[in-house]
Amino acid sequence: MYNSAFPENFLWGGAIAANQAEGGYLDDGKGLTLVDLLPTGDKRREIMKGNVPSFTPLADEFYPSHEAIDFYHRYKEDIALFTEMGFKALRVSISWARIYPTGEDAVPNEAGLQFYDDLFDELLKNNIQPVVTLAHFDVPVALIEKYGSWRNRKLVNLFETYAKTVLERYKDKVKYWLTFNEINMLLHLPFLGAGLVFKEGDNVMQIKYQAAHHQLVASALAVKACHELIPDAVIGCMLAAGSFYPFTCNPEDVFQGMEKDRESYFFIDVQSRGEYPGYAKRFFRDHGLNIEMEPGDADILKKHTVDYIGFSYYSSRTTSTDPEVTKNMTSGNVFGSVANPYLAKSEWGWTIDPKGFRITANQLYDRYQKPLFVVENGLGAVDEVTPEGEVLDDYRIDYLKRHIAEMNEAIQDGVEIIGYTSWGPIDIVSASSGEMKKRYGYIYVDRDNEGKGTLRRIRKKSFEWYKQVIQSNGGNL
Ligand code: BGP
Repeated sequence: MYNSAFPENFLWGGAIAANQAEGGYLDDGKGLTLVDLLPTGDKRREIMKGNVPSFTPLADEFYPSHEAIDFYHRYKEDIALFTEMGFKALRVSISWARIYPTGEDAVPNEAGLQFYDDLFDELLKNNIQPVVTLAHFDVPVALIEKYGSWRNRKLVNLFETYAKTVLERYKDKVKYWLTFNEINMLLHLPFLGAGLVFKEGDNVMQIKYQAAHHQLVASALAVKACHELIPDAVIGCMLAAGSFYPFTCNPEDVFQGMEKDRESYFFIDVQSRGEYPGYAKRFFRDHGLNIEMEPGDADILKKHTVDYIGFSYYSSRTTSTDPEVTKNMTSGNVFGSVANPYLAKSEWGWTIDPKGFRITANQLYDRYQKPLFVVENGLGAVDEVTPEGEVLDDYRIDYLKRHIAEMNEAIQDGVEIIGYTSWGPIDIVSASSGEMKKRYGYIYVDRDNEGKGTLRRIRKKSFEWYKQVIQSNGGNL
C-alpha cells in the first residue's frame, strides 16, 4: 500500500545547466567557459581530469556545448512543455561568462543579464519557481588562463562580484539559490569542477584542496550576499551524494566506507556547520598539505552557513579493501566504486539503487538537520524513436517511480525534503561523456552525438507519467 507523504508546497520539477543546454556559446558577448573546451569521448575524459591541451577550441574538434540543445533560443518552447507537465520549479544555472565574459570586466554584460531576466520572467509567468545555481561546471576560460582558476585566491573576490551582481539583479525573481554544483566533483574531475589544469611536478592534492578552500570561502560569501540582498530567499550547497557501502562487515571495509563518505561530506560539513572538521585537519596533516587561509576566513565560514542541503543522487557506491574485490570496479563511475552484486547497472555502468536514495537522504538529514532539496536524480539511457514517432521509455518511468517511492519513505522517516527536480527533464548534453545519446528527459531532442538532427522536441511516454505524478502530488506513481 502506497501512502503519499509529500507536503502540499513540494517543488516538483526538473534541473538543467547552462553549459549543457543553452548553446549560443558566443552569443551576445558571452565569453568562453571551461565546458566550451570539452570535446567528446576519451579526449573529454582526459581534459576533465586537468590535462588541457589548449585554451582555444580547435577547428577540427566537435564541442557539444557550443550549440547544445539551443535552449538559449528555444527556452520559451521548452518552458511551455514544462508548464504542460505542471512543473513547480526549474533548476537552471547562470553562465558566469555570459555576465562577465572575461571574469573581471569592469561592468557586467547587459545582454547576458537580460537573457536571464527574460528566462526568469517566462518561468514566473508560468508559475514555475526558478532554482538557480551560481556555478555549474562553469569558469570563464580567461580566468583559467590568467590565474589558474580556483587555485588562485583571486577567484574568490571575482566570484563574489559575479554573485552579488546576479543576486542584486534577480532579487525580486529568484528565491531559491545554490552556490557550487556538486562541489565535491572538484576532487574527481578537477577541470570540470573547478577549471584546474595541472602540469608536470604539480602537487595535485595540495592544489585541489587549496582550490576547495577558495570555493568554500566564495560559497560562504555568496551566502552572505544572498542573506543581505534577498532576506526572503534561501541558498543551499550542492553535493554529488550517494553513500558508500562497505563490501563486507570487515571493520577495515567499514572504516574505508566512512572515510570515503567523509571525502564528500567534508565540503558540506564546512558549508553547513561552518568549520573544518577534525578528520579533515588530520587528513591535511597526514598528507603534508598546507592550506593557506587568510585571517577572517574562519569567521566567514562560521557566520555564513547554508540554509538547505541540495544534492544529486544517481547511485550508491561500494568500497572494499580486498584487492581481489577491487579488481571489479564499476565502469563510468568517477567515485571509484566496486560492483555491488545485489544491484543492477545502467547502460553507462551506474549502479541503480532506489533504497540507497532513502539511506542517503536519511544520512544527510541526520548529519545536518537542515531541509534537503533533491536537485538531481534520473536515469541516463539510450532512447529510440519508433516509426510512429514515439519514445516508449518504460525503463525510465520504472527508475523514477522506484526512486520517488523511496523519497516518500524518507519523508515518512522524518526527513524534511522541500523539492525534487529530476535531472535533464529535456534531453541535454551529458556532462561526463559529452554525448547526446545519454538521455534523461521526458522530452526527446532530435540531435545526435555528432551534433546532427533537427533539434525538434518530442514528448516521451514518461512525459504523461511525470505530469500525473505532479498533478497527484506524488500520490499516483
Ligand atoms: C551530475 C551533474 C550534471 C549531470 C548529471 C548526469 O554530475 O551535476 O551536470 O550531467 O550528473 O551526468 P551525465 O550527464 O554525465 O550523465
